[in-house]
Amino acid sequence: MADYLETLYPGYGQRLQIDELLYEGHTDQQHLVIFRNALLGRVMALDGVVQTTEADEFIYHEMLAHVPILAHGAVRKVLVIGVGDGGIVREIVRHAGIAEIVAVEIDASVIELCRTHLPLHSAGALDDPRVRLVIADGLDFVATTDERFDVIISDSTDPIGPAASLFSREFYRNCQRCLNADGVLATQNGVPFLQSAELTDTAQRLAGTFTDWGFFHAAVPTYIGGSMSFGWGSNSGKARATELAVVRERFAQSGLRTRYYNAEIHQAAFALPQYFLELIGAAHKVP
Ligand code: AG3
Repeated sequence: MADYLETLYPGYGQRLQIDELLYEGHTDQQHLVIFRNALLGRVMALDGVVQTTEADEFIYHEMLAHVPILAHGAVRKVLVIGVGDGGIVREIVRHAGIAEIVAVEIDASVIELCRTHLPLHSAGALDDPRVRLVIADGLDFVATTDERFDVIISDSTDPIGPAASLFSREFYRNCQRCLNADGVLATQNGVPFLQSAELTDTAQRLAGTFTDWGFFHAAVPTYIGGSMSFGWGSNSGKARATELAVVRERFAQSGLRTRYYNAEIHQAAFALPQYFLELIGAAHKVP
């Protein structure tokens, strides 16, 4: 039986047994593999990095979607940068109050291959009439659009390869421009224990861009190395300061049934370990 070896980190990594290979090939932009693993269900990897597994995707997708949406509380229009497997869009369409979702993806074939071989991730959400799919570069989209959003979610790959520009000052500045007054940007920002420079760099860039910025976190088992950080930027401190009782009320009202997210987890996710705070603090010392 063949193994899939993740190549994200030199000298350390995870091995996943390929119990059934479902797809392997090169898209225009990336190397994509989808396979079945007995323990994790279907697994999708891009350019040597595990992107998602059926077993633990709920943690990532629930946190990256519901934290900003319920912190804001009155979201009508959302922008997703990086549709990929469709897991984020699936969580967003579960909010009845959301009227419009613009979903941008640079690599159209990732969407199609995931629809076919990883169908539980998008679960039909990409056919929801509120969703408008746009095949474009994420940075170009935010740099040129006239549209405004209540929440922007960046579900990118790591800042190596096609997603590097989604961690740039220019990207954050354009997201800031595209947000409504109390709007929130939430981003995938790597695993700080192993990708420490990413947390320091992003902190510095967010600090130079947004009135209110910070991080929240969650441990996703197949993003090895401990907790994953999620970036946060807003033109007002309102959403991040939402009190527990209010988050509880909004969560109850939403009728969402989740497997990881709840109001207490939402609030606790903003409490950062000391080593995160030190890396963020280092941002202020970088000239
Ligand atoms: N995209 C983020 C995967 C990041 C993996 N990086 C890592 N382990 N450091 C996930 C796509 C899910 N829709």
